[in-house]
Amino acid sequence: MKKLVLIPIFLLLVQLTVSAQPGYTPSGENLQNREWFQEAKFGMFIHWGIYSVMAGGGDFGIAEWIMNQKEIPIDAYENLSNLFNPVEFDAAEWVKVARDAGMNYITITSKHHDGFAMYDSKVSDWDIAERTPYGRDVLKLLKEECDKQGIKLFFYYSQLDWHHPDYYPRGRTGQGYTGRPESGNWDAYIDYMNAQLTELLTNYGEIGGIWFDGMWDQWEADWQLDETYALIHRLQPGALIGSNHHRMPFPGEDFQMFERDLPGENSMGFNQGGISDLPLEMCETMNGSWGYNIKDRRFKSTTQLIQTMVKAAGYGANFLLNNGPMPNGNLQPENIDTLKVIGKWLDKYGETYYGTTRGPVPPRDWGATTRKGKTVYVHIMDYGDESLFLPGLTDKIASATLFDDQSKIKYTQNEMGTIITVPFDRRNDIDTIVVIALK
Ligand code: FHN
Repeated sequence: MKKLVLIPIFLLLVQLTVSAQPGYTPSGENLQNREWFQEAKFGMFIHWGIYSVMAGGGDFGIAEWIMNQKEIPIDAYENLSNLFNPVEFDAAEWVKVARDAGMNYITITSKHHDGFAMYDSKVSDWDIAERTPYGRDVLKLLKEECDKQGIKLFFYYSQLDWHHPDYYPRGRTGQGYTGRPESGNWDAYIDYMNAQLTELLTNYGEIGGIWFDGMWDQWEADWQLDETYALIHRLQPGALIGSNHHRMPFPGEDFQMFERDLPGENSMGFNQGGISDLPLEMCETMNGSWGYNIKDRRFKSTTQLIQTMVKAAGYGANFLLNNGPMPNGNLQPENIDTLKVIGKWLDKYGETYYGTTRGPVPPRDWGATTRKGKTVYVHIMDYGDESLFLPGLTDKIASATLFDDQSKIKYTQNEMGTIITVPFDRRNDIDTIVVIALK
């Protein structure tokens, strides 16, 4: 039974006080892109920055957080950029890996919490062009390749900044160790953030959207979302805005993401918002870390990742699967291998996934259902009986077959729903799919 998500009163108050883009009406282009997003289903998340040089520092799961977790002052942390020289980076290879895996978009960190821009920013010299021996704008190289291979590119942008002196007052993080003065001009920081967003929305052609993160660092701050969201929608009306604030979406946001939890679940303890009627996306790591962590060998199995991907689709949500590339510019070999297996699975079963909406029965421990027009796909992943009850599925059925061999599946119906019988010897060990064609 899914845990009910109780939204504490104070969070509802936050919902009321955060200014966003009141009265926002998505453009026709934006609505089209929302539909594209829902059809696209599967994307590659990329957490890549100078922190990858530290490879997690020998600890678990703190790769991109190493500056804060190890309390590295700015004057020391800045040396890290001199060691970041990803000479092996090959945008064509990364995009091909994504495409071969069945991914239709990439969301890459343009700036994470350390404030380091992975592109050639003109409003800061704290960026890959000015501060690394590599000196090239990887976002530009990646966007050119995405355009060539027909993949959309989204930019992750951290509102939280541990480097900028005007990120003041501080929030829950970046306190005390950075060496920044205990003063600053918050409005100047917002202007700086909006200037960088203008660069990202002006210099890279049409982008899929902006994936914000970091508001949770200080809820009480005046994030001036109305100005930022209006700027983005003015520069690129079709760009989709999402913000990983773990609350119900604010006006001006075009999709809702869930971090390492299926929509509406809260195993991570911070996904306290409900499920909106915006396009949904769930993001997940391959192991336990977002950035490259050499010690983190807790790689999830391909079975677990495929089942999560399908359960997300059972909620009508996309699956954004993360890579933390290495400092030399290569994707982790373990991740490449996993993506090849997922790609093969989608080659065979993709019609039960792409272009589907949530099915008539919400995801359960046993699996999920997806739907495409008058066809319902029942994804049986882990079920100890041969007969499975599908509550509420009372539509008249034309046929029920096993996807794998098109053989007939026995079923019966009553006013409560449908019971299908799938003998154990006709199941596979990842996702046994029953295709129910409705009349
Ligand atoms: O602090 C970040 C974290 O580094 C990572 O970017 C994830 C990805 O969703 N978001 C924040 C944690 O919620």
